[in-house]
Amino acid sequence: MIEQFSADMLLPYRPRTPEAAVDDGVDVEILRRFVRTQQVHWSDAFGREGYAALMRECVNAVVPLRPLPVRRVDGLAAELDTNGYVSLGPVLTDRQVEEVVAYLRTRPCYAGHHVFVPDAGTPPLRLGGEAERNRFTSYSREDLMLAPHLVELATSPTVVDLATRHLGCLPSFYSLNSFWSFPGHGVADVGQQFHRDYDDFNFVSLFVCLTDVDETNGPHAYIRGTHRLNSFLNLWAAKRKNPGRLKPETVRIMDGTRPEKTFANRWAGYGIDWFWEDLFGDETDLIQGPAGTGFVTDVYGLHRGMPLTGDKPRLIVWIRFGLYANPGTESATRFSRARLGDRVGADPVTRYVTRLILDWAR
Ligand SMILES: O=C(O)CCC(=O)C(=O)O
Ligand SMILES: [Fe+2]
Repeated sequence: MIEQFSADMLLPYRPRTPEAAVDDGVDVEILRRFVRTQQVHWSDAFGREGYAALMRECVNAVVPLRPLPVRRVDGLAAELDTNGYVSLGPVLTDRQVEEVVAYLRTRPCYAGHHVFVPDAGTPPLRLGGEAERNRFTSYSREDLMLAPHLVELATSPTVVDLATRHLGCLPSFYSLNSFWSFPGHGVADVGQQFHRDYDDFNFVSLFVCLTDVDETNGPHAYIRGTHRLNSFLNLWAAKRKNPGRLKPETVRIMDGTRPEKTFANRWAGYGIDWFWEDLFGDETDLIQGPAGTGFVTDVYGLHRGMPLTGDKPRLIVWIRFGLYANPGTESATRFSRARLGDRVGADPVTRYVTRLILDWAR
């Protein structure tokens, strides 16, 4: 099936100018042709990397902007590629963190860890009692666009270059989210259980801690090497051959499971933390640090935000990049670029990278 599709299918399309690729909806064309002709599905663990390669080829064929020479992120990209995540250290200064948090504290938040459709349905909540009654509350995208420093970070050379290197083509910035996790809400739920995210065939997330994060208020747990089918299968095979101290129940489940099945359905993660903890305890890293700490992950790898055990809340931001207008794209209404003034550069690369989130005509 997959052989029937190639970048050539898109080559009749030629943007009038480099910038026109942005306005012509090139990615919509890629999505339409590719996903429809191939009937590709997010749970196809074997197909996924091939689909990503083809989409990358398409983006490079139809977007007349080549990836930048991005050698300065080589080390970071290599670590991201091998482990599935890389720590960046501080990406915002203390002062910048204070400014973002001070701004967000003036804004309403909404129940749930992601306001996909801002303001729809759920009432606005204030911090200081109301919001904390929820496990998570999140901010509207409009408020996040207007928050200081976040858009600048999303379009900063290091971040865009790293995403470019990981994807092999210019990335598409498709999601900006920030949410509080509050203590006192019992056992793990949603993103606090090991899972994979399925936004795209290849995608990365920059996470930034806006509060200090230690072992008590939600370090990000990532299982190294689970972001690629091959490295996951190798890890699985090694454990199966050499079960060591694994629980008998873990071994029994492995004996009755095809490992590639663990990429789909309930085996996507959710609900079997004990299994992943037992199987991959040695491969699990906890990422934490002072407010301002950033890390980039391939969110397809198994990960979770650890449930809060102390009494401190956690505020985190994510900024995500993928291959095209993927199903995770928050593009119901694009944010008017003019409202950002000169906070984002107007160069062709930035225009392309931000086109799903920013309306460059307004
Ligand atoms: O809270 C975290 O550290 C991770 C959240 C997450 O993985 C998600 O919401 O998909
Ligand atoms: Fe996730």
